[in-house]
Amino acid sequence: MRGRFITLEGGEGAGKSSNLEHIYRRLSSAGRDVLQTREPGGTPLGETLRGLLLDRGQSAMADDTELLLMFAARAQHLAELIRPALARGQWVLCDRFTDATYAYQGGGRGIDNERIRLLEQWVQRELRPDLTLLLDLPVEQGLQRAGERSAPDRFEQEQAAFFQRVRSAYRERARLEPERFRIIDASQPLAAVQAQIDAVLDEYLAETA
Ligand code: Z5A
Repeated sequence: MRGRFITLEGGEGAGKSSNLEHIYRRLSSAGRDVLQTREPGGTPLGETLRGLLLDRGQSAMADDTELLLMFAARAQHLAELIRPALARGQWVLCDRFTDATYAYQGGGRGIDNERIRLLEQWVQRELRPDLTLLLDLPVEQGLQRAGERSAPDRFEQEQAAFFQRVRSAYRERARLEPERFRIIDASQPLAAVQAQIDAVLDEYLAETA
């Protein structure tokens, strides 16, 4: 039986890195064989593209180039890692996927959603995540948390208005697909965030048992 495809999404400072290991352990201890990966990246070629996409030195990168590189990395990721893992019955836990493209390239950069949909259809065909956890919090709070980190990358240099559009786009995606999305209130302390995540995962594990 095909494995399940779970994605974790969120804006700047939402706490994805802080929660990924927790999710991985929760699923593994429930007996699922989990492959953890990330976007952009996840394969040697994808990680090379990630380096270009996040490089602050690439300040001349056009928005369409950024969009196409995201999907180029994704095409490789699907072919080399995600589809084979799902076919083997593994559960794939992915740190960001195409909802991030709708949020950052669509909401943030202002690229028309229809173009993104065309690429999504081309690259993914029928494949969509089965479950998406969206870590949601006010932009100011996220930027404050992220600000404690060193050397911002090409996306982290953007202004608050950009991240407001990213947040709105994510929330709109969740509103349109309530069966797939679970919104987690990421403004809470870490233990409370993880309690919400556990409740979602336990329900999903029970549903899919
Ligand atoms: N991108 C895109 O544009 N289009 C696409 O299609 C895809 C991606 C797939 C890299 O992603 C960039 O790629 C990303 C969007 C773009 N750019 N941005 N910005 P990434 O996921 O690798 O990078 P990231 O967004 O910086 O994620 P991150 O490293 O996982 O950061 P985070 O979500 O902000 O999580 P964190 O490091 O766990 O938390 C930040 C700080 O807050 C840290 O000090 C924690 O200790 C603290 N924290 C976390 N949770 C809490 C709670 N609950 N309370 C208090 N403090 C907390």
